[in-house]
Amino acid sequence: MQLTRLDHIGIAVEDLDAGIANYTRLLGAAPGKVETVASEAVRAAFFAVGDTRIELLAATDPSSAVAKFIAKRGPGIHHLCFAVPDLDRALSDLAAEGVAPLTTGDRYGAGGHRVAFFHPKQTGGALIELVEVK
Ligand code: CMX
Repeated sequence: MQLTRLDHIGIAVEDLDAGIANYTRLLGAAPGKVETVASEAVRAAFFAVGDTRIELLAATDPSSAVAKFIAKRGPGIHHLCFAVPDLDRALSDLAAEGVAPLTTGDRYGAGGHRVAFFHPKQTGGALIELVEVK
């Protein structure tokens, strides 16, 4: 499996607009992109930081994984996302190591990219996302 870079660090926030104002102040630049990812029930804002990004995530629905995360653990680092050039290849390499994603079948995240998530219980406590960036 080839991980090309840390694509982004996801940070769960309760209020996206307040989070954007805070991170715009902290990072000295506005987010490059703000979008709703309906399939994940989140609104997300991406801030470029060198070769990687910070993704602020706010739930759009109480059933959202981010809403559950905040209810249980409070706002904070939610996941790490690594870019791979070929998601099928990465999944097949991980399957050979006995590691399965949370869901099977195509899943699309921000920007319409194919993604896969791995449960924190099998990754030492950090939710890991892989995103296919060709
Ligand atoms: N990081 C670390 N630990 C986490 C976690 C996270 N993001 N989310 C949950 N956990 C922990 C919980 O605290 C809990 O730990 P304990 O058992 O020690 O109390 C355990 O994982 C619970 O796991 P669970 O019962 O399987 O279920 P949850 O309902 O908490 O769901 C998860 C966890 C990872 C399965 C769910 O969040 C999920 O499916 N995530 C993938 C999709 C996603 O996160 N989408 C939002 C982001 C989308 C985007 O980036 O655009």
